Amino acid sequence: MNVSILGIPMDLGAGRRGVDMGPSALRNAHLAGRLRELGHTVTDHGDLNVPIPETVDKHKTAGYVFLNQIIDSCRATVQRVRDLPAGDFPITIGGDHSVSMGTVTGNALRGPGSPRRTGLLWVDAHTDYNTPQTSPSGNIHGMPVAHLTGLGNPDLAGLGGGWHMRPEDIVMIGIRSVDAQERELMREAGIKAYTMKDVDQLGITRIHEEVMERLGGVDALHVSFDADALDPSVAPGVGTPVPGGLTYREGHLLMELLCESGRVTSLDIVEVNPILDTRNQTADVMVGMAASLLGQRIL
Ligand code: 5AB
Ligand code: MN
Ligand code: MN
Ligand code: MN
Repeated sequence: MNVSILGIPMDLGAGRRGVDMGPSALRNAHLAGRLRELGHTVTDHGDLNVPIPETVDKHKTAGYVFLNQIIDSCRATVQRVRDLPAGDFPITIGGDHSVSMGTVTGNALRGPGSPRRTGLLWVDAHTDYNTPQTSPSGNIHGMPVAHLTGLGNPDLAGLGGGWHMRPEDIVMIGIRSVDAQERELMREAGIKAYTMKDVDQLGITRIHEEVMERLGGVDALHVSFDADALDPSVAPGVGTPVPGGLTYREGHLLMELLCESGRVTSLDIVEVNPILDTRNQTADVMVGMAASLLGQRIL
């Protein structure tokens, strides 16, 4: 397979500094090399140019921190992802999770028959379904899924022209931290979410089967993997750690089963924060997840 890597060193959507170094950390953990070992042809397209917080006045606009800069960067992301070589498997590396408004939209608008009906598998401790009205922080990395379905700021929700994610084409896994009013929005939207309780009760194998059945009708399937979905003992380098996450093996098993199903067409790796990490452990673990998704076998 031809794999395209694109870095988005975005640090404006999170509450803590450091995720802008995520792309460097993932490259340092040999993302491209590990995938080449699996037989893929890998092209690194470098990083998108994203402003650093120090050059931007920090202010809240209508409940959003750094709204205008994030709109600009997401628009640029849509364009860059759309323009990646046809037929490639894009891996977009963040950066905080606000980048996924751009990556999911860009992937939906790529390729023949676009906008493609797109399934979204959101692997995260959080549902990221806040709007500025419900957000306790104003941090946009807690809001991408809401905007992908059309809620919130019209510019952020309008990155795909008239295109939006259908709530029924979104499935979340690993959930264990949802804000009170965010929960109401999730209920109203009817988005399917597997909490950690569901992971404990059903197991990853059953959940994977259900996801495949639910998303049987989509033409593209995007996986957005927030490192904080994993337990903080496995992935300590994240800004918003929540105990009780996916184990190392649960993460890999999910990626291995998705690989076998052969349905995934693009991937985000986001929220890796090297400042908070231990010797690049989190980047290393996330590169392993990407390798499992793209065909790494034990035997
Ligand atoms: B992440 C919180 N719900 O909105 C908020 O890491 C946390 O992309 C959001 O999942 C975490 O500020 C965003 C409290
Ligand atoms: Mn997230
Ligand atoms: Mn998260
Ligand atoms: Mn986070």
